[in-house]
Amino acid sequence: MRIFDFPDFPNPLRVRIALAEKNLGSLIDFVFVDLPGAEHKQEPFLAINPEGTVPVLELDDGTYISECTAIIEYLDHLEGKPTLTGTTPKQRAMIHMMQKRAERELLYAVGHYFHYGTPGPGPILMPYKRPEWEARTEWAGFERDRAMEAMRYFNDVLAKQPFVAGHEFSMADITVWSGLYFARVAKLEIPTELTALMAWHIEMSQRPSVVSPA
Ligand SMILES: N[C@@H](CCC(=O)N[C@@H](CS)C(=O)NCC(=O)O)C(=O)O
Repeated sequence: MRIFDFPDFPNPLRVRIALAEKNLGSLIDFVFVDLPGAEHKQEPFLAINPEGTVPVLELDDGTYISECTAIIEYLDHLEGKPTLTGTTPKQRAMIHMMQKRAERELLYAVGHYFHYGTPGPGPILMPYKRPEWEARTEWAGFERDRAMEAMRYFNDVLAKQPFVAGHEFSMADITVWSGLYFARVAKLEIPTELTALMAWHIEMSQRPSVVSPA
């Protein structure tokens, strides 16, 4: 299998943490995609993912899978022992619900702020930004506020339970971690009064898959 990505960017990191959790890194060849050079916004990359984003997993039969959730779901089930996406119907539903909240309210909100409220990844990608957003950069401020609100939400969640979707580590924790990782890049720090989120963040930062992603 191959994964097209750009190391250390937040979405590729989600999959690399999942690979380390599953100890599957040795099955993967990584293909570097030049994001700052806009390689992902042109053919031939667009043929494998029309969204023009990384990561993309290529199976040995030539199937391309994009979307971190889909890739992680695939990897989690590869050996028939899912540990990141739940086993019971309730666990699976809770994990998907919480990871979706983390993705939309934290990770993507930070991403919008980063791309439209800061210089972002550089000038070559400017032509690929949404023109209506450039005209209304105050939207970036709304996205920043949304991300900070999401931090408060996850702080409340983690005050009541050890992990984002309940009592076990899951794909939802990986999404929150990547959201906070991206937030730091965008210079949005966790407010110190969010003690439950801070404690969870410290614990996560010591997790082997986070210390050494694939
Ligand atoms: N929905 C996608 C989002 C992937 C994504 O936005 N990846 C970023 C890298 S962290 C990217 O490729 N950004 C390039 C761009 O938007 O120009 C997923 O879950 O995989």
